[in-house]
Amino acid sequence: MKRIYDLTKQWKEEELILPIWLEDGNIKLIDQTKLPFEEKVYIIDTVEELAKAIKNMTIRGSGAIGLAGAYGMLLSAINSKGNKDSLREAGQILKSTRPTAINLMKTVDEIINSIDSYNGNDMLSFVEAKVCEIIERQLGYEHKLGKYGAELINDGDTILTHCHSGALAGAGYGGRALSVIRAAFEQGKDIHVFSSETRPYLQGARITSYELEKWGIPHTLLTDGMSGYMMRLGRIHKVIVGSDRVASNGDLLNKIGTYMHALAAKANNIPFYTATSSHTIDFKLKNGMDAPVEFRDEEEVTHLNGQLITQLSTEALYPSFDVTPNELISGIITEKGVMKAPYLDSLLKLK
Ligand code: RUB
Repeated sequence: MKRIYDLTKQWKEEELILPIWLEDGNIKLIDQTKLPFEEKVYIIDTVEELAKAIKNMTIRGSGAIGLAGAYGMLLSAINSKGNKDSLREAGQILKSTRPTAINLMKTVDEIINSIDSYNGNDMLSFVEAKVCEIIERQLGYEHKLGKYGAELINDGDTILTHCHSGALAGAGYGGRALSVIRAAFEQGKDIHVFSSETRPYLQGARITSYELEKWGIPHTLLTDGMSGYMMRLGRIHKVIVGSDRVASNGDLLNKIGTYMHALAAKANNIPFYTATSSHTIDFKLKNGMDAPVEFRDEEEVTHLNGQLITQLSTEALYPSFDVTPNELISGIITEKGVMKAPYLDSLLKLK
């Protein structure tokens, strides 16, 4: 396991904010439900525990749960001494946790497909090498898409982002949306970020602000319903969000509330971008409305910090993602450049 330990040491020296890593034979992750109050490291030693941590949002964000899937396969290889059946079973457990973010399914399937065709006798090293390759690839994407996206940002721009599409939702540089913002800031551009709080988990308030603060990027918090008025006031120049899945026609699945920001942006002639990578495009999905959308427990909406905020009989709904139709999207920022409509053609370049 020397390779992954050496790489982890290197990543930690590169000013990355790692959501998940391997140390002393255990998986460690930052408990994102506790941020920003506590930087608690959560230690995991079974695939079942990791699946639970993905389900209950201890680790979250499409890129990060994709990597959690990869680490889960490595953990299974460690615990089962490289048994193929155990690895396949672990893959099913991991993939069943959250249905919308496609990186999780694609990453686990990539590892399962590769072990199916492996006939050597050191499965552990084989899976370790595959996991390193996946993490390095994703980090590479973050740097590349960050640079392409930063070209869209002008000095003096104010940028709205929703939920948290940053380092802890990705591989550690800046995930997707925040890779663009971080790269623009590192180029010396004078920018200001508006972060919408993102009810009910408050990823925007808790985690986006946490990372922006770490990097010294000026930011202001908005509640989710404020963006339209702020756009009418001329206070928001661009919108950049991440993506949990992009359909082949460019429709975007992202955190619930994204569609409302996109509609407001269209009505106010404000460019709306999603930052993503080829890995998040679901070429089999023709239309975003056909994708599986996770509905979470209504208690996550009726309760705040464990406290009921409605009547006992009040029902609630929590679709965790929504679908933004491609016609509201000004460009899809990827590791190969900014794709423009018609997306059915431009996204094919990423296949
Ligand atoms: C996270 C979420 C993020 C996306 C996109 O949802 O919707 O906006 O993951 O970010 P949750 P990225 O908190 O429910 O996992 O493209 O960087 O992953």
